[in-house]
Amino acid sequence: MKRASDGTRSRMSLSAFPALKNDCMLRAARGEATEWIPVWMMRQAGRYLPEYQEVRKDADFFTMCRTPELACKVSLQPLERFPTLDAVIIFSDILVIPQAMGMEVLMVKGKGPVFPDPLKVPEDIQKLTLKPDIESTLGYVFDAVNLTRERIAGRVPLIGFSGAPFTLMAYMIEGGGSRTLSKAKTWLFKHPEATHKLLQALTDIIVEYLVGKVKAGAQMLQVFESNGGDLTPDHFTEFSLPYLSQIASRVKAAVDVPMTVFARGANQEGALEALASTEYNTISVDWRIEPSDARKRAGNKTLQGNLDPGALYAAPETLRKLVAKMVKGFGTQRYIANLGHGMHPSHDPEMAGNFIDAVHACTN
Ligand code: 1CP
Repeated sequence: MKRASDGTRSRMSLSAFPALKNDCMLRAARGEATEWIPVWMMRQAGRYLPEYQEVRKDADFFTMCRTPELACKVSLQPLERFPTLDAVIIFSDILVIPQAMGMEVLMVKGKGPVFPDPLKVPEDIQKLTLKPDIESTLGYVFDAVNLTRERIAGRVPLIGFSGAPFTLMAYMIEGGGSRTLSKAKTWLFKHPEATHKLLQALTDIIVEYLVGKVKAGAQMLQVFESNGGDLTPDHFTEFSLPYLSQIASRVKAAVDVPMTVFARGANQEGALEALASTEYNTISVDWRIEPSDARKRAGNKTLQGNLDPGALYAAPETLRKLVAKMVKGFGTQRYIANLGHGMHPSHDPEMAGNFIDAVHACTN
């Protein structure tokens, strides 16, 4: 790998990459016809893979994110193991953005992400870098994207991603994962002005970050609003939707790329319908909605999802039947098969392979 004198990688330009051989997923996202159903899994690069654990045992999680060679290596692991996968997602985390804003985030074994000094009161926003220099704070992600696109060598498209503003804000206030979101909800109910200020600052960063990923080599983007389902319909409309929508419009004004929104659990009255009126190409849904119902509510958008990750604990024959039922509900066109959320650390990799095969066995 070439390195510039300041230690950063000199990136390959987009025109230098080999032509894409399997563009099935990009076509599905754009609403074009596909000969088979494209499939990938959220969290496909991660703890259920022994080869991931092997790399992870010698490296801290965020060191892996910050080291392009390591991030590239684990991003490619699912494709090496399952060559019929239709996409690779770059290995990183949504919490690199709060880090770029100056917050400390640790990955604690058995617990997940922890912020030692979360935001407590609206005045704490002053302590953040609201307009960080994206290249100097997150350029390592662009380096990882660029290297991974090079090493995929045109086999499948590379997906870049970001957390959505409300989900990132919730982590920054809760200081980690939370069941009730009591602290973040206190802000929504008590400090709506400060909340909007923070959400807008996050939106501005996310837009520049996602555009940067595309310029570095990402061929598709996904925005994760993992806490979207925790909001009331009114709060979803006020604190999530406008920012999600802004992200799609502004990124698309800058770069031509298919975009997916995953507002986990956001099946509230009107939420899917509203997402269908944004500029995202694809709406990713979780397992709490019937595929046929999602079709009725999501207009002519491409849909992604939504097998219960728990189904990967079933017998292989049962898994095949569940996949066939899911495909019957979504149909084979304008559809990207995925789980309703990510792979679990306790999943058997063999069942991930069975899931991919079961999807590809469903034909038009
Ligand atoms: O200890 C370890 O090895 C860390 C495990 C791990 C991994 C592999 C974490 C910690 N993050 C990741 C990678 C990751 N995170 C990816 C890229 C890989 C892929 O998808 O194949 C992506 C897209 C994420 C996104 C992410 N991180 C989300 C949004 C998606 C979702 O799951 O809702 C969220 C909420 C996080 C926060 C996070 N990071 C890690 C943990 C344990 C958590 C808490 C949430 C959780 O457990 O799901």
